[in-house]
Amino acid sequence: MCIRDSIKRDSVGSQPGTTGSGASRTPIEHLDGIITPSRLHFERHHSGIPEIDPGQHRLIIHGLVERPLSFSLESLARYQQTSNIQFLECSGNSGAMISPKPLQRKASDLHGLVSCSEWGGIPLKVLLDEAGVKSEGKWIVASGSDAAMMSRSVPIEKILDDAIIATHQNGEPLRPSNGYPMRLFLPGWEGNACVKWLRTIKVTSGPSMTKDETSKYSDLRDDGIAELFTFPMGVKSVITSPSLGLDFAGAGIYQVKGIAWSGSGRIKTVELSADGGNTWAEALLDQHVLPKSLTRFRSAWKWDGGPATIMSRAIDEKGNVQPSRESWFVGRAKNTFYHFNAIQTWGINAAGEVSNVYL
Ligand SMILES: Nc1nc2c(c(=O)[nH]1)N[C@H]1C(S)=C(S)[C@@H](COP(=O)(O)O)O[C@H]1N2
Ligand SMILES: [Mo]
Repeated sequence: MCIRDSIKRDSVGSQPGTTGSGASRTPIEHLDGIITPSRLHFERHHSGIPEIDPGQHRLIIHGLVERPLSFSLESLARYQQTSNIQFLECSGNSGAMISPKPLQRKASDLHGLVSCSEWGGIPLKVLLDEAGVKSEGKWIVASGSDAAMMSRSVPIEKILDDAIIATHQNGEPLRPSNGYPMRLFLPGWEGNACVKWLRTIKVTSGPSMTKDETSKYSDLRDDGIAELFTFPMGVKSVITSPSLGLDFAGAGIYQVKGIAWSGSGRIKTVELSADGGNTWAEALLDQHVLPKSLTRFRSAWKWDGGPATIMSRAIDEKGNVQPSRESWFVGRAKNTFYHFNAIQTWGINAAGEVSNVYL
């Protein structure tokens, strides 16, 4: 079998007592570059993948607008189009890292709910300008046509800034699992708000407080208060090679590589440490360093055959620095889970075996 055929997503089945809720993770440790092949893009769906007849599907824009509008896929195709290479990350990505003991899982099992595609579609601003947002219209609520009827509120500033109705992914129409025939795509913002199988956009005067943004996707603080609407994904990096399962075969020169991203803009630097964070050196970034995109970093490293702890730390153009594990927990409730972006450490023992370690 060609090695390529063995590279697959790991699927996570329904929770007991639920139907059709599942996810599959991108095998980040087997990929290079910044684009996730569409067949390997992670997927997360709360109540299955709906089968939608593209000829029947409509996008409705209503609420606080002068002219409510309805669009078919065909009518949307006549509007101004745009495409950008941008990441999509589930806010539950890396949630396994809150475990009190480090879980011995592959990079994809820990961090594989992130992918990066060239997303193509229509700027939502163009459609809202046509509908005419009333002055009281400050938010929208977007709803999907799946059984979960995923619904999320988004401030109008983001919608008018860079939100798109995505119809294409890496040049092809969206795949059914990623929202065919259309989805909301909010560059840099948490994956959950990128409503798939998008059916309605209602302009509102404030957030709608849907189940998907109150009971879930909020960040519980240690004073018992839940912070709502943590939209931009934090600056983050992950070493994908070496990683658990990709062990070293004897002392020598290896390539340490991985991915970095930030919901606030471009990655500025990625630093690497091989001594548990005492000293750091800058990694090389591949040519394409795009805003709100995955960035590929790599560095040659001579492993002397002794125990080592390697870690990466990303810094973005706004000066945000990827936090240590310890500092990430400050102010958060013990069982908080979403938006984990702290530095992760791989330990390498004298046999070259890699494990997930906490320092
Ligand atoms: N309609 C709908 N939209 C949805 C979801 C869903 O279950 N239903 N899941 C959300 C979540 S939690 C994430 S992380 C992203 C995942 O997008 P992907 O499956 O294309 O990777 O879609 C979001 N949009
Ligand atoms: Mo998600």
